[in-house]
Parts: sequence; structure tokens; C-alpha cells
Amino acid sequence: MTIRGNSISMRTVTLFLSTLLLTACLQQPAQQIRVEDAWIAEIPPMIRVTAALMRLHNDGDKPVYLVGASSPNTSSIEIHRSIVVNDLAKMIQQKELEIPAQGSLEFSNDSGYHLMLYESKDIKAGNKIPISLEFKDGSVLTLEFEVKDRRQFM
Ligand SMILES: [Cu+2]
Repeated sequence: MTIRGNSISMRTVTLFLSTLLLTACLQQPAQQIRVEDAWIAEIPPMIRVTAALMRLHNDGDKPVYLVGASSPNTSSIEIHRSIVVNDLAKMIQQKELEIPAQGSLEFSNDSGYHLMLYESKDIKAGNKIPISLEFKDGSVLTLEFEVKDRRQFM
């Protein structure tokens, strides 16, 4: 009787835990983030640095924080913001950027936000480059950025 009782309660606990885990997975920030218009500016073969733009949507009820990015096609990626100080364009590295709950964040020429890709390779128009976006809670969202003609970037 005791053994059977234990085994039933163990099964209940296991079921409860797996439900809990499943719920936790569904609430990962990477799952509530949608990315649109993700693209990289084409660069001549001798140049190894370029920028990537995108629009991030947060469909969740809590803010999500982008803290980094990486790609097998680059040595490193930094989150930058372009600003103009005394008529000089500067790029400031950003440690983390908030994507507000039920809101969006633009990486565009207007906002100045961009991903800076260092020592990048195969950045030719038409190519698709995988980039993994890293969020503050450790979740990761990997998607393909299409390389486009640089003039669309200006
Ligand atoms: Cu930059």
C-alpha cells in the first residue's frame, strides 16, 4: 500500500514538474521576440567590418533585454548606437537594450542602433548569414540576416 501510494505521488510530481518546465520554456524571452527586416549591408571583399539592422518586436508582457550577438561568420558582434557629437559621427557600444513589453525596438539609421560585425566573411548581396541574438536571461534566438546592397543602408 505504501509503495503504491509513493509511486502514484511520484508520478504526480513528475507530471507536475514537466508541466512546470514546459510552461517555463514557453515563457523564455527568445520565444516572445519576433524579428523583422533583418539584413546586413554588403561590403567590398577587402573590408571586414559592416553593420546589421532589424526590427525587434516583444509580444510578451515583460520587457526583454538584448545583451549580445554572435555569428559563425564574424569574429565578434557588438551592439552600437551611432550619435553625432559636434558634427562628428561616433559609435557608442551598448551593454543592453530594452525591448519594451508589447513594444518594439528599431535597429535603423533613424535610431542609430546597429549590430557591428567584425572580421565578417561571405558578406555578399543575396547571402544569408546566421546571427544569434542573446538575451539577459540566457536565452538565444538564431535567425538569418539577408545581405543587401550597401546603398539601401545609406
Ligand atoms: Cu558601429
